[in-house]
Amino acid sequence: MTVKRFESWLATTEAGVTVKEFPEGTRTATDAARAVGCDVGQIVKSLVFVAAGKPVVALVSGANRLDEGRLASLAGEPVAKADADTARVATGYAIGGVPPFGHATDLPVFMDRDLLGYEVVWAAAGRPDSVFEIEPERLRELSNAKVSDLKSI
Ligand code: 5CA
Repeated sequence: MTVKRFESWLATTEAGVTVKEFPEGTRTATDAARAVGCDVGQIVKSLVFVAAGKPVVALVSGANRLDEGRLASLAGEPVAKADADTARVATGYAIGGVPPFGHATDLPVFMDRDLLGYEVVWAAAGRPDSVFEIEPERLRELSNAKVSDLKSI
């Protein structure tokens, strides 16, 4: 069964976002960049972490590795990568398709400043074969994200 839950959620909002399906798959940032034909840095990784028992989301450019220490400073607690079940319960979506907003629960979102350097970026649309294009400033607004330096250098 094809579940288009994110698209159903979008239809209830004024986000004005259009989802594109790629049968070849967009499960990883590399897959997504290849499918879209964009720079891997333009792919938004929506990474779920747990900070003192509470899930948080980090939106990170596909060109960058998240610095967990920086995320911990922002969260004010030590962080660890969420396991697959935790990520699914917190966001409503399975890893590989976790969108940057429209989550099942209200999650704090942190956004990699480097994403603002692109005219447009692409993020997961709830499934491992679907993404959507968005201006990074609009992404920040819709995800209510706090912009920070998140990359490991
Ligand atoms: N659809 C693509 C591009 S938008 C995507 O969702 N990429 S992602 O980076 O946001 O999601 C994949 C990430 O999930 C991986 O980078 C990795 O950090 C995480 N991940 C993969 N497998 C697991 C797992 N078993 N447990 C926890 N996290 C995982």
